[in-house]
Formats: sequence, C-alpha cells, structure tokens
Amino acid sequence: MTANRHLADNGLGHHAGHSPVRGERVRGYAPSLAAITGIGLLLTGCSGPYSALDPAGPSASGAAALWWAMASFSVVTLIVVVLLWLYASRRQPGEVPDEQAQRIQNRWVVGGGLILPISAITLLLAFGIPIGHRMLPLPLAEGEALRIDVTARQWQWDVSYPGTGVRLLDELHIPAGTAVDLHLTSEDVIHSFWVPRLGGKLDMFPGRTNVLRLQADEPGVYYGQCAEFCGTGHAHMKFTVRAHTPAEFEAWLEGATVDE
Ligand SMILES: [Cu+2]
Repeated sequence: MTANRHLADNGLGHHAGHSPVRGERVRGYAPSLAAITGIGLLLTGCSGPYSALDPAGPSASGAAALWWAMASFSVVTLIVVVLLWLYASRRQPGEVPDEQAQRIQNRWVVGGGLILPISAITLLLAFGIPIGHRMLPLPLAEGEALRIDVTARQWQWDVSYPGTGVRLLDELHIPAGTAVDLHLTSEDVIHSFWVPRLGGKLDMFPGRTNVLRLQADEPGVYYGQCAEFCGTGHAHMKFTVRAHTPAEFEAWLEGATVDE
C-alpha cells in the first residue's frame, strides 16, 4: 500500500506538500517519462517521407494494414504470454495433481504449438497474398499501366520512358491515380527499389528485370531509397518521385519527349 501510494504520488500528477526524498522522486518519474518518450518515438515513426506506415497508394496501404494487424496480434500474444508467466510463477508446487498437470500441459502444446501458429499463418496468407498481388503487374480492368524502366548502378537511378527518349537521373515523374509498372534492373551489384509511402521494395539484379507495380493516390512528392546495401554510396542512393495529375503528367511527358 505504501509502495502504491509512493508510485501515485511520484507520477506526473504528484501531490503538493508531499516531499519524497530525491531518489524516490526520480524512480517515480522514470516509468512515466520512459512511457511518454517511448510512445513519442513510436508515433514519430508513423509519419514522414520515408514511413511505410504513412501510405499514399493501394500497395502501401495494404502493406501498412497488414503491418498493424501483425503488430497488434504480436502485442496481444506477448501480453497473454506475460500474464501466463506471472500466473505460473505465483503458483505453489503441487497445487494440481500430476495427471491433471500433464493434461493441461498437453493442451497448451497442441493449442500454442499447433493450433495458434497454423491459424496465424493461415490468416496471414489469406490477407497477405491478395495484398502482395497489388505489387504485381497483373492485367488491369481497363487499359494498360504506364511502363517506366529503371536501371540502378552504384550509386544512381537511371530512369527512362520507353518510346519517348526521356531519361532522368534520380527522379521519376508519374501520373497520380493510375498504376505504373516499373521495370527494374541493375548494371552492377544488387540494389533494391523502395518508395516506402507507395509500396513494397523489390530487388534489382544485373542481367534480370523485375517488375513492380506502384500507384500514388494523390499528386505530390514522394521519396525513395535503395534498400539493399550496395557499397559505400548506398546510404546516399536516394531518388524522388513526382506524382502529377494525369493531364499535367501528359503535358510534362510531351514537353520532355525527345525526337529520335
Ligand atoms: Cu544500395
């Protein structure tokens, strides 16, 4: 009871007139400050130009939803395991007869070791596979996706628009609201194309072309980064994606097109 009162008194809303010694006060504040700092740090990680938890397109939205579902499930599982552990640590030996203890143990092995993981993986696949399909260049209900070729090299992104002669470095222009298929390859080592707010990452290999479908819901500027360590310049291997309205994009592409 005394300890509880000290905890309450020493929290952020501590009582005036109560004067705990300095050590107690610091110990009382520490958990609250740690919790506030932790929550603050967690929340700052949820937005920003490189946050996959601040999605701006269908592929990224699916990945973020799946992430939240997995994180929530993990937290619930952790809490349940900790509660069970506390319960087990407080039980007296011999409280339950051996035969009954064995039955309980078997139930936990079957439930926690078989039923829970099988259900979790089935759920993950049921939701994860359709979300993964949003990143694949599958046929569209209407028309075709815009194709953009991206070649990575240490430490640049070479971007070209087939049939237009348009070539850019470290910059992509795309129309918002429509699917774009990025044909990704590399000239030297393995790189990985990643625009966290628009979708998942995809590796880029020399001698092979992988196709990633992305879409920005709204016009705006998005940022990308190489997501596979590729040498000393890796950390600076960034690029910008500028999403325009379809009309603005057409105008930009026409203006940039080079007669060959
Ligand atoms: Cu890299």
